[in-house]
Amino acid sequence: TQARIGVTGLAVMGANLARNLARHGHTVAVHNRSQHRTKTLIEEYGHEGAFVPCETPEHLVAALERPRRILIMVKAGAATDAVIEEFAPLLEPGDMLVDGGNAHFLDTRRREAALRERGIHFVGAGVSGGEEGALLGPSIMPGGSAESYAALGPLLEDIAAKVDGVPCCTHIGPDGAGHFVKMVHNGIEYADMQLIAEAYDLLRQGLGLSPAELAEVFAEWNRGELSSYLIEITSEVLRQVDAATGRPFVDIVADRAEQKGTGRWTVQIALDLGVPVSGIAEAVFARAVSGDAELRRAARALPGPSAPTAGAVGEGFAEDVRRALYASKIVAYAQGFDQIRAGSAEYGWDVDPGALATVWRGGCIIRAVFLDRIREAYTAGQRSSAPASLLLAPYFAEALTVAQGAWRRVVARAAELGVPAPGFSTALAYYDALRAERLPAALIQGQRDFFGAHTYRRADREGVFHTLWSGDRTEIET
Ligand code: NBP
Repeated sequence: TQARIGVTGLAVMGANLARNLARHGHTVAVHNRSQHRTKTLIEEYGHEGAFVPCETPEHLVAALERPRRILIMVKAGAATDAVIEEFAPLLEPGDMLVDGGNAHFLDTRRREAALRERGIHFVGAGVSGGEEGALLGPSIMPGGSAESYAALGPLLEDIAAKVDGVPCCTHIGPDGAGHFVKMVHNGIEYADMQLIAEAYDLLRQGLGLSPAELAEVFAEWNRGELSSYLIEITSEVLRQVDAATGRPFVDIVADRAEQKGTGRWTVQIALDLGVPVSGIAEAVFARAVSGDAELRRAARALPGPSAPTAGAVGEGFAEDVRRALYASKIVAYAQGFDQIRAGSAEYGWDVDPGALATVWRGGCIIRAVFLDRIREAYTAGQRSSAPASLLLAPYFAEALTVAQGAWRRVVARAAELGVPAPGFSTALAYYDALRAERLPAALIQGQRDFFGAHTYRRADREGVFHTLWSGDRTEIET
């Protein structure tokens, strides 16, 4: 019998997805550039299902039923192009190449257009959940043509995570839509991680709690509205003790956060689209600050408030921080969904935010009870009546009302203590900017008109105006 699907690229992600497919009863043809990976997979896991090991791309193509489905799981970038160039000439019109790597969506758009000319469906699929997700059920965000989804969807939905029996996989939209939303997913992940880290830092410095005690605090938080994978693993990391020194693990790890680039991409694209994803941006910048060891060493002598004494803040601080974290998280997710709406409009994808929240409920790194609330916010009425921002959906507006007192106290207290909380602060500033009756943008327009005759609009009547700043300062209508 011929294989239903092929997987090329059998490093950890590809091997685990191939095993996941085989465990679900699908015959999987497997291939890797260096044959040792194919061999190892068959030797160690061949008993899990029906695999067809293939030594060459030609073998893989010959092993597949038609139309062929080939999942590419190689290092994103040049390797993906190399693999596409190897396989495309061997394929026939109607066949499908699926890129499950972390490609930039603009690369996916380029590849999709080029392959479409050759009659081949190219599907850029975001896959989240890391190695474990790939094996046990990831969240999958496929883009590409509706026709390709009809042929691929059932297989992908089969291996995806399930929440309440609903698969965490849906057709996101044409060409680069899947990789775009995966990119924003990762950006939101950056913001969420930064906010949790700030909460930890504030509690540790403000309340003087130990990592072990903080592990309990996060475990407790994980039983409420913050319940999520990231809060859960935060508790696990804080509980960990270094075997070599007996010290808390979090105290022996170098405090320089690294990044692979999807957070940076999210911010770069948000700048192009003009969408303020300040929570994600601060998270990317905070990692950059942490990584600049030399500058940090030189700056250590700069003055700050006297060192916060343990227990300097009152009893209610932990609950305040929890509420501030929840409010800031709502803002970060709202901004991410705004970026998706803007990207969808720019590229004509018609991404359904409710369906997206649904596939993020399980399998992926940002999975959380909270995603159910986002899903409800977007699926409550007609899509045309969806809230302009998640902040305006009744559930979230209410949550922010409840949290805002605590949120303001925490941001003020962080400033007093000298503990950096860029994520909390920017989220609150965004919230206050949105609700402001008047913004100082009017003054900026005045400055622009003064030095560059950039003109301005008036709040009280239509038209475009300029003041003769270097003349008699009368106003003219342009
Ligand atoms: P890697 O990103 O480490 O890539 C290794 C694979 O790429 C190997 O199979 C390697 O073949 C193959 N490869 C390379 Br490198 N250059 C090649 C070329 N020119 N031609 C053919 N094959 C080539 O693997 P991974 O960590 O499993 O990730 C795979 C993809 O999934 C990446 O795009 C990654 O960003 C994405 N992703 C990863 C995670 C995660 O948690 N790791 C999560 C979600 C998505 P070889 O064995 O012959 O060297």
